[in-house]
Order: sequence, then C-alpha cells, then structure tokens
Amino acid sequence: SKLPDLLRKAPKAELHIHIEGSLEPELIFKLAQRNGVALAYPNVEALRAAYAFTDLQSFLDIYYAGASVLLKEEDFFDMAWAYFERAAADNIVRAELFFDPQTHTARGVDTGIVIRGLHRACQRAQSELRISADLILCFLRHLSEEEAFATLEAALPYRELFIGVGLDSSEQGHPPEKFERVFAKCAELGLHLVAHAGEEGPPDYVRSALDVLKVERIDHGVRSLEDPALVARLARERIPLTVCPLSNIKLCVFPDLSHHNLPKLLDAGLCAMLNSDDPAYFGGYLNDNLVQTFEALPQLGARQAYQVLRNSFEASFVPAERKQAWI
Ligand code: ES4
Ligand code: ZN
Repeated sequence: SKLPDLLRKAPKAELHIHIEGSLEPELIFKLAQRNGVALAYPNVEALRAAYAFTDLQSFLDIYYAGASVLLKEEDFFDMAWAYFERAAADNIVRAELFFDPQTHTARGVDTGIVIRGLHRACQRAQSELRISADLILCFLRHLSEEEAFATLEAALPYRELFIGVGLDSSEQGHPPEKFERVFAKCAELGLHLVAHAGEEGPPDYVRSALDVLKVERIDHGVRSLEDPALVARLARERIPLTVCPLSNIKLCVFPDLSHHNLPKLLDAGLCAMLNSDDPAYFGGYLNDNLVQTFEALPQLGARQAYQVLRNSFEASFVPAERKQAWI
C-alpha cells in the first residue's frame, strides 16, 4: 500500500510533544559528561533497557531522572534542536512544544535558562528548517497549585516567549479542579490553555478540564469514549484530542496498537490527531506513530489519514490566516 509513504511525506503539525521526552539516551550521556552529572546507569544500553514501563508513574520516574542532565541554556537548546532535526525529517511544519519548568527549578535551574534555550531553538527551526514552533509551559499536577502560581510568576518576564500553559505528570488523584485559580489567571494573561486528561484518569477529568479549567484542547482524552454524553459534546464543540498511540501502548493504556480506540474516536467525528508525546522513551517519532498505527488498524484508510493530518492543523494555535493556507 502507498498509504505509509503518503503519511510520511505529508506536511503535518505536532501538538503534543514533551521536549524533555525527546532526550535520547545518547544525548543524556553526552550532557551528563559535559556537565559532570552522575547517572544511575553505566551506559546507553543499560539506560535504554530500563525503558520498560507498566503505567504512567513508572515512566515519569525515569523521565525526571533523564532530565537531570539539563543544566545550561545550551543543553536546552541542543535538546530542542535535536528534536527539530527529527521533526523536519518527518515533514512536521508546525510544532507546539511542552516543557516542564518545575522539573528544572527543583534542581536549581532558573526558568529563564530553560525558556531562553528552548526559544532560541524555536527561532532557528523557523529560519533554518521552515518549522513554525512555539512553546507551551506545563504545570506538574502532582505538585500544589501554589507551586504552579510560583512557576507562572517566574515565567512572566518571558511571557512573550510562550503561547500557552498545560497540565501534565501524574493524573490519578490530581483532578483539574486543583488548578482552577491558576488557569483562570493564565486565561486573563491571554495564554492558550490545554490539559492532559483521560489518559489514565476518568472521563470526569476531561469534563472538568473543559468546565473548570476552560481548556481549548484535551491532551490524550482516549478514556472519553467510556462516556457517550461526553463524546457527543466533544464532537459538537469540536474539542481537539491530541492522541499519542505509541505512548498509550508503552504505558499499558491499551494492550497493543490493534486495540487502540483511534478508529472509534474518528468514527464519532472527534477532532483527533496523532502525536509522539515522549518519542525518546516510547519508541518512535511522529511518522512512526502514524505508520505503525495505520498498519495495525485495518479500519484506518486514506480518508482517516487525510482527516488526522487536517485535524492537526485545525487544532493548532497558529493565527487563522496561516492555518487556512495549510488546510
Ligand atoms: C507525560 Cl505521557 C505523559 N503523561 C503525563 N505527563 C507527562 N509528562 C511527560 N510525559
Ligand atoms: Zn503528554
């Protein structure tokens, strides 16, 4: 079939990529050496062998450990630039990158170091690779709302260098309601709003992300299908779901790609598209997600391929004029 080739070559947008999750083991070891950081693993192979996850938390533990090598502005630049080179190879023309300041401030790395390094890589992606790129600051939901407010405060001198905020990390037991006030403040600041919901957590978390946090997109949202009234609403309001198939398999949300619910989400008329989430940890970048998912699910054909690519642009936070040119 020619579909995999079309998927690979088509222009596309990536809207759900944690830039710290693009840190490949080789770069982790290079940065550890450069910065004199000790790692709990003797080499790249041993680290990669530890990438066997049973759920979200088992992944997050090793993801935060990997990020411990990031100290200098140049480290953040190098990490993001490595992602953009991969993105260009996948014909990504628009990328919205999540980053987690609290993962770094906890180690004494200033928010300005993080944002400036990532922003320089975004600028170079535009000038050298013709990739339109922006940053979305994520609050860690296992921490308090007070800590989220402090994170926002520290980022405000760089307000023009990010376009929105998100909510990530451990979902279960940390409902969207916990962050109602800080998201209201972000809305006042004119920031775009998104949140992870319905990845491991229940459909009610998707509903409260919409009603309480007033987010414009839901990250993952695959468990929404357990609630038909919610699905009808997501379709009616055209709320985008940033779906990450390889992530869902690695974190045991579905047993394998042939059991993923993407065909049902699309049949329900939802604005779903594919994303890589944490490509260095989940075994593939965006084109790997697209090709493997379409190969594993015979219900997905050319119509659905066109739909998910189109949805990726429709759901992106680019000005309407430019969006029109892509769609
Ligand atoms: C994440 Cl897959 C996933 N879910 C929630 N938070 C995250 N942070 C990085 N990857
Ligand atoms: Zn994610």
